[in-house]
Amino acid sequence: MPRSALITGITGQDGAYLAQLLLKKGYEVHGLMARRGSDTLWRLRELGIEPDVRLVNGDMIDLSSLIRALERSAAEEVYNLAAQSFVATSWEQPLLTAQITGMSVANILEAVRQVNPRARFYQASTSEMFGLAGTGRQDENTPFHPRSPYGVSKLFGHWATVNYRESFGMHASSGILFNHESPLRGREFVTRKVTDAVARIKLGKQKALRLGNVDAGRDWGYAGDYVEAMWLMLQQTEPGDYVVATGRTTTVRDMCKLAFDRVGLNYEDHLVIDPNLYRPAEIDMLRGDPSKAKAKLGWAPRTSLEELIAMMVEADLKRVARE
Ligand code: GDR
Repeated sequence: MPRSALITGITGQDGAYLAQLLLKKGYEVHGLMARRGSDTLWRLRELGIEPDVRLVNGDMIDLSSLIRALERSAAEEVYNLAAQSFVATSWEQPLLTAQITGMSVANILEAVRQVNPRARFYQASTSEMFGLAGTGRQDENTPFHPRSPYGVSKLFGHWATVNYRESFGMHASSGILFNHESPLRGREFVTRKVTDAVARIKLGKQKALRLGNVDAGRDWGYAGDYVEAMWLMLQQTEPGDYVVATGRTTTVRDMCKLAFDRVGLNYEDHLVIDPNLYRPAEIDMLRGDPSKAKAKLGWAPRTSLEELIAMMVEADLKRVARE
């Protein structure tokens, strides 16, 4: 019998890569899918796995639908990737973010506890929880100080996961992932916004790129590498919390330079700073220390930022040329 997994957030970047990984490993992959007006399956199509994923209707804020999804899928591994995940939007819709990114973690944990408390559970936590607290490198013992309604909501989800582990002995793990990108990233996030603009500017379809705070530093890795860490966490005898990062920080400005350099353009000729894109509170610098993941999971990032940006620029050049 193949092992069965349920992924919430199956239509997102990480959901698509994780589904691909689990399918390769022989899992029966179920994906929770909320009904939305627009086409949300393009990522699964791009990876060529749309026919292989079993979609289950359900919504993270509807506990009854989560219970049904767990019963129907008979999932032994549950990966909770669903969220309102765009930090900037969380200031515009803080309550929705709290519901979807925070409270719904309690919903899914409760559903797992009721349907199959022996199922293994993964919570998608984030470096946004460190926020201001980070000086130097952040690891599993760094104190949290989130800077956005998104970060605050994720912190609730993180502690809820830890609490269900401690209260009920559930195999619940929290992956504290630093920024991770890919050609499947949404265009609202800065790396993809940049690589999409680079392709458009190169192909004469756009002139300028408007960005906010380009002095912010982030620890960027490749989503395809990071989903392996998620899977590894659920294969351990004991559950736990793990920082997943590269340990290298690059500013938005330098990432921009990398992307423009790739097509032989000078970013300074196109970059326009737009103060409207500044956030009400910013995280200036993040740098993770993935030593625990390396030691316990045997995980290490394989893709450099240069390779990642090259991959994204190539993909966007092809997409923009096809339009
Ligand atoms: P982040 O990612 O907020 O770190 O969260 P994002 O790519 O949105 O921002 C990174 C940094 O770039 C600065 N920035 C801009 N960002 C966007 N999106 N658009 C701009 O025009 C722009 N100009 C400058 C931002 O201010 C910020 O400092 C991501 C998300 O995927 C979260 O869901 C996840 O939890 C964390 O990464 C880890």
